[in-house]
Amino acid sequence: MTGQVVALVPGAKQVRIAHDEVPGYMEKMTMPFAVRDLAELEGLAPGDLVEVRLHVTATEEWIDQVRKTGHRALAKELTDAPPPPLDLFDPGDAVDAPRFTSQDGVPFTLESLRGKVVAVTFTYTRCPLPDYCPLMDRRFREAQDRVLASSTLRDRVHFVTLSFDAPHDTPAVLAAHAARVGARRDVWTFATAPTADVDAFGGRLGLTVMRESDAPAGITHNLRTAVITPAGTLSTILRGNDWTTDALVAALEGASR
Ligand SMILES: [Cu+2]
Repeated sequence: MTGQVVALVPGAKQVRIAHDEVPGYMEKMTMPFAVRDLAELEGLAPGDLVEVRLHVTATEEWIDQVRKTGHRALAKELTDAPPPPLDLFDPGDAVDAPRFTSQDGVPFTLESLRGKVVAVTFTYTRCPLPDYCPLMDRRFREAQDRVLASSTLRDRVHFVTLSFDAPHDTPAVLAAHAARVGARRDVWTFATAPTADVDAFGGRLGLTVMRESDAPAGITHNLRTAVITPAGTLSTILRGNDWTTDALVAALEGASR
């Protein structure tokens, strides 16, 4: 496949490419592509013309053998990323968060979960990359089931998935999605907030979201999963998608002590 790099999110294993037609498979369009190895994206910049190998299986789609063939100014200049957030949360910091709206359409705050260990991640329900948001749902589901089966963690942990796609992820959409992924309402809340609020909060945890169009593939983002102590302070941040459910459960145990 050939195309032009439109955007890169620092540290994210994905790249947004305006690609040419892939005969018999895809028309010309701009969308994110996953890579398995961050090294594939080394040295690339927006505007670079690339040739890549596209892999497609029933559940996954990724590229490799990324080769730069030239550079052309982008038709519509996009910045690399939003300006870095001024104030990243460090471990031990009080995690102050905005007010969200839950999947039930009612106000929801992290403060209401004081006394529990909270795992927070950021996704959007239309995410087309199986290794991104859908993977976060699968890991949270596994962790939820482990917590429910654990005598030490049961009733002491709450999961929160925040959508950064408020215009599409209405409470009704989130409620249907929560049911689909097997979220137990008493332990796992889906919520959202106005875009600026989610971005500002997520930004303090290192989340970057770029919205280019209203299409399902119109959002390019990285992944951040934060574990918050019962006192409401930051315990750990799990970056990207390389961590395992075991690592998350270990982080929950660590934060509960
Ligand atoms: Cu996603």
